[in-house]
Amino acid sequence: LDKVRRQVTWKMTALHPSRSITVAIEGNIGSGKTTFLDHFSKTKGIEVIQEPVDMWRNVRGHNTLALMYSDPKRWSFAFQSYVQLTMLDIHTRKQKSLIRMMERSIYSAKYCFVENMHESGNMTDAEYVVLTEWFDWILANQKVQIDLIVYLKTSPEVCHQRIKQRCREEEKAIPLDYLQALHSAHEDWLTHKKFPTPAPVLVLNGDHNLSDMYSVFEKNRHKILLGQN
Ligand code: DCP
Repeated sequence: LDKVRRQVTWKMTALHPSRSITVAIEGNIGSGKTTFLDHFSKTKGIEVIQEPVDMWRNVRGHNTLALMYSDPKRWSFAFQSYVQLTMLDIHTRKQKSLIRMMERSIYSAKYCFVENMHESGNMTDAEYVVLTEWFDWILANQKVQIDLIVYLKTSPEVCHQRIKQRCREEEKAIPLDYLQALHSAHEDWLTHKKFPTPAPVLVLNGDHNLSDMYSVFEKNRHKILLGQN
């Protein structure tokens, strides 16, 4: 009984890194980021910050996420401007625990989504450079530190299946080829280093079923909580 108690206590209490660290969880839409964060939110000493999707859905009454999906050419710029602001807000919030875990970052917004929207013609050159100027200014003047990126590498087909199952209203019409393009964008950034990675990257296979995903998380718990890849 003592052994079990010790194991449970160990699982519920974070290991202590020598300084406070921030872990960003990255991966495609539907890759399992929320499952990862929900799992680690049960550990004492970890603060979890979910992505502010609800804020994007209600900017003083405007659902910018829905607008972006309904007419990407018209709304991608406005939507990503607001995403960039909300991510900056999260990055610069005072950390309350030794370990912070956050869903995505200002980096994936720029290097995956904005790049993809520009390349696919949904954002004009002028819109793209304005967002890029803002992004560069933020990196030069604000503290947007990350110590580890956990990359949930999930195949676009699995993401597509999960998105269909969860039925988020705005995402009903997401086609597989959009997920394939976003998958390539994540790969280009986090595997092929097309853009700078602000921290070491730990890659986890996200294709498993739920119970196997928990085993993958537990197997990597030490590394993650110490901010190592
Ligand atoms: N989104 C976007 N541009 C960004 C960030 C997100 O267009 N810079 C969109 C894509 C999704 C929604 O916002 O429609 C939420 O996307 P995420 O992949 O960040 O979050 P999920 O909830 O899909 O993650 P998971 O299923 O992995 O938990």
